[in-house]
Amino acid sequence: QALPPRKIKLIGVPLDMGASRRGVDMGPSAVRVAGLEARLEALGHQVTDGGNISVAIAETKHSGEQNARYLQEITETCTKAAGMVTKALEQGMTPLVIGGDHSVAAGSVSGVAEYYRHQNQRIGLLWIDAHGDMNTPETSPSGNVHGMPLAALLGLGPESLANICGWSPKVLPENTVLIGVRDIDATEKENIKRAGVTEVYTMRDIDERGMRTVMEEALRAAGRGTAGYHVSLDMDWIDPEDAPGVGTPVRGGATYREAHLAMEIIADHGRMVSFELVEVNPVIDEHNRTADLAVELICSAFGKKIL
Ligand code: B3U
Ligand code: MN
Ligand code: MN
Repeated sequence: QALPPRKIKLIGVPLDMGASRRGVDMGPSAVRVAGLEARLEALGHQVTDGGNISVAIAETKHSGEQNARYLQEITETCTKAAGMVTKALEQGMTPLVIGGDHSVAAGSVSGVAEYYRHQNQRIGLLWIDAHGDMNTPETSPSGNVHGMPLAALLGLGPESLANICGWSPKVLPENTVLIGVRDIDATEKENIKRAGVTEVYTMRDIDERGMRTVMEEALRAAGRGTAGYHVSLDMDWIDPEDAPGVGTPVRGGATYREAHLAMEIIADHGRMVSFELVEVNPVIDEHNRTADLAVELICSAFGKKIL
């Protein structure tokens, strides 16, 4: 394969306390079973599996404040994830984080931002998701923290997540890009405005303008003035037809082909500094095919070409 080989550090985060539907804690296992390591190595990459971060079991904990359930446990997990991600980068490896629910991103993105901060650089962020994940405890309709990580990374809160690594915000609004959104709460919409995020590509944009145009614009914004960007891929971005096993399925998502194309364009640009894939839920999957698609998309993002 043509692309420069990478040393990849796999980090599993079996977290499901940020979601209301249970089962995404089994995501890392399902993605490993689908052959992640072997399929990346077949591309010429070197994969080191760092195992799973230890995560509290919801049943053993009190959920705490109802407007941000399990926030304390989630913050602990995210802090560990951030540390592992920073360390992987220090060792010259590309972090590949597998969730778990999307709240882990508050940790992984913080870890990447922390690493580049020491080099006086900032990062961009591609948030590929059916949802905005821009709620705060004050605006969340559900109290599920997986609807809040992007708000945390932009400095809106919740505070304990926003301040992982001791500083905030981790990304600037002009380098933050939402791709494929189709389910945004009214109050969340206000948060997007308040945070100053203007690079928002809805499913309508993808339909009208095509994945190619959307991705080129998105990558330009995320890459402007940055060391590169983190890719945070929520599998519910993809249509439930192709990805039924996700935490929160929403109809009208990206097709199989659009999803691959988006990942291939990311690989072509060569500026991705870290990757994360979240919200695979094996409990409602069909014969692990969502996890299998997850592995395919990761391979495309890491340079797999048809020819
Ligand atoms: N915006 C809703 C729904 C949601 C967000 N992220 C997911 N679902 N996966 C909320 O609960 O914040
Ligand atoms: Mn999400
Ligand atoms: Mn989502």
